[in-house]
Amino acid sequence: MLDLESLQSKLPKHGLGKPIFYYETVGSTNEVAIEDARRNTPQGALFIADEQTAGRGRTGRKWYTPPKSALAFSLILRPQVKHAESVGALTVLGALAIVEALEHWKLDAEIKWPNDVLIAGRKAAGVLVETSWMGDKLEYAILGIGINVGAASVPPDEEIDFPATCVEAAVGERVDRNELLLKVIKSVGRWYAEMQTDVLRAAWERRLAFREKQVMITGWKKHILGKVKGVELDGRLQLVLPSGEQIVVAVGDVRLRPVDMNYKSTTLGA
Ligand code: BT5
Repeated sequence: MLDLESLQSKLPKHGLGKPIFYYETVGSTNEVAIEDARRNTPQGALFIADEQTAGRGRTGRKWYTPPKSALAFSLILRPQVKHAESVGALTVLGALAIVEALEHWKLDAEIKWPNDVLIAGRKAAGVLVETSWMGDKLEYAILGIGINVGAASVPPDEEIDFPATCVEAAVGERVDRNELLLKVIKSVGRWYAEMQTDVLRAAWERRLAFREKQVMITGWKKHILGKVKGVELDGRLQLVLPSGEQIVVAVGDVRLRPVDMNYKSTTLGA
């Protein structure tokens, strides 16, 4: 059971997570957060659902959130950023906050650039940032986070194109969703204050999956093969091409796959 009263009382007085809007079932917490952000709901408002019927991933993909077993929530943020690219840093801090929160359960989770959290090489959580701009002024950013906690939250194989898992499978016992939610929000708050600093970049890079490994990046109708080197302040991935040239790849509709593993999405572009 999600216990919002207890959550509210444990969150820092002036930090993120206030007010809280709770839905037993909703289409997408990002969607309701966007509607409220348009109505000037302030930064920090938290939208949480026990179940999503139209949970979304990037570029129209779906995010599976059955009832009573997952965490699905969105925060309204209004950072002072000047360039659309800087928003990549929000995806970064969302993923980092999840990984950091999981350390409480002694899990060594990793971030699969740009927005997935892996436990033992399987996807256990995802981050979706959606923004609205007025010219070059950011109106709002919605930081959406989905975490598979109990076994029921893991999608059936036919729904996914990358292996999935959940937190409880790795911990080996029940994990209190309230406690995990609280830890993630607190961690988002801490890292939000460090957005676009080298401290955040370095902390993120330490948890980066496939570092020094060959990966295939797919997007914009092309594939790029390279070795993962690290990340930039704004969330872009540093990649070393077979020629030795170093490039950076922007967070966008791109997907990353390790090349030495035979995943279901063999087309690498699906
Ligand atoms: C993501 O997209 O990973 C971002 C997921 C963000 C979900 C949160 S929940 C709260 C908030 N409200 C929303 O509506 N969304 C946010 P992407 O990298 O595009 O990955 C989507 C892909 O992950 C799908 O195409 C499936 O293959 C796979 N997938 C879907 N549900 C999953 C799950 N529960 N666990 C693991 N993989 C999943």
